[in-house]
Amino acid sequence: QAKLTVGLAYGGKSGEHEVSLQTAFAVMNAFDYDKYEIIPFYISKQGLWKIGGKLEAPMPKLEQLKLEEIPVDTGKALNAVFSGLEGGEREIDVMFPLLHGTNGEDGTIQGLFEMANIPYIGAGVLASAAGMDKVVMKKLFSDAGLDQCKYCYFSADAWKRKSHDLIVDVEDQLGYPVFIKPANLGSSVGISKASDKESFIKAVETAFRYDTKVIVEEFVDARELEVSVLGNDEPEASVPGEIVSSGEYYDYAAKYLDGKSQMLIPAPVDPETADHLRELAVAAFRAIEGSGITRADFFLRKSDGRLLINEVNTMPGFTPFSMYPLLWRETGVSYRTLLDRMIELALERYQIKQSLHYDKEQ
Ligand code: G1L
Repeated sequence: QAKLTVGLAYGGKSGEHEVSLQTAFAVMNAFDYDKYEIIPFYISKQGLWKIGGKLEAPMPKLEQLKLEEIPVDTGKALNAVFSGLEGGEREIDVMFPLLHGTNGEDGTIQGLFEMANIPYIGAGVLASAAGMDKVVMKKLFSDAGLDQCKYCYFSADAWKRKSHDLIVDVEDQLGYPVFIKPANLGSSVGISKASDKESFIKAVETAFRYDTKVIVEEFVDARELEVSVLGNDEPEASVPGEIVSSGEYYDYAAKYLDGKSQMLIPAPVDPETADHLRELAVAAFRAIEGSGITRADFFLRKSDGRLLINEVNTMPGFTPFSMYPLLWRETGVSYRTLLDRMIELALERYQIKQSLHYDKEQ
C-alpha cells in the first residue's frame, strides 16, 4: 500500500513561531513512517517559505526543522502545494498547518490550501477565522443558545471618538473588575484585568496595540474546564480537563512561561457535569461550523454552578503534553492515533467538497 505524503507547515510570522517549531518536532516524531512520509515546510518569521526533502524518518534535532542549509524559495514551496491544480499528479496528499496566520488573523493559510485545492488538517476557513475573533465567536455561541459571560466590544475608532460613553456602558453593563482583550489574538498577549476606571483606560490602550477591536468581559469567579472535540459532521468529545492557575488569573506568564498553571486530567467533576460539558463542547464546535479538531473552554461559575462557554480554539496547543492531546489520551486515543484520525477527517472533508457543483452547468 502506497504511503500518504503529509506536508507539515510550521514556523510562521506569529508570536508562536517557537511553539510551532516544538510542536512540529513532536508531530514529526510521532508519525508512523510505515504509513506516511513527510515533506517539511518551514515559514520564517518574515513569512518566507522553505521546502525540505521528503522524510522517511523524523529529523534527529529540533534545530534541523529550520532547514538552514536549504535556501528560501517561497515559489518552489508554493509550487509543491499548488502542483495538483493543472491536473497533474500532486506529490502531497494532505497539508498539516501547524501555525497561526499573519498577526493572528486566521483562516488565511486555510484559504491558501482551498485555492490550491489540496486537502488540509483542521478547521476550514470560516471556523478558523471565527475561532480567532472573540466577538464573532461569542455572537455564534449566542445564536446557538449557549450560555456565556456578559461582554462589550468596540473599535479603536469608536474609542477615539467616544471613550467616555463606552466607559459608562462597560460600568453599567459589566461593573468592575473586567478583563480587556484584543479581539483577534490567539494567545494571552495584550490581556489585562481592570478594577477601576483608571486601570480600565490603560488596559484598553494596551489591547489596542495588538488589534483594532477590543472585547471587555465581566469577571466570573469560576473553575476553568476544557474539552477536546474531534470529527467533522459527527464530532466526538473527550473527557473534560481542568486548568488550575495559581497566578492572579490565567495570564500569559502563568500559562506559558512560569508553568504556574496545572492541568487536572480528568477534571474532578461529577459525571452529570462531565456529560453536560461534552454536550456543550460539541454544540460549540457546531456553532462555529468546526471540522477536524477544536478545544472548547468553559467556566463553571462558583456562585450558581452554571457552565458558561468561554471560547473555542481551533489551533490549540498540540505537543504530546498539551491539554488537547492529553484529554484524548485519557479518553483512550493515543497521540499517534489522533494524527491518523485527523488525516482521515481532512481527506473525508476534501472528498465531500470535491463532489459539489460550483455553477449551474455540469
Ligand atoms: F491543523 C490542526 F490540527 F488543526 C492544528 C493546527 C494548529 C492543530 C493545532 C495547531 N496548533 C498550532 O498551530 C500551535 C498552537 C502550535 C500554534 Cl503555532
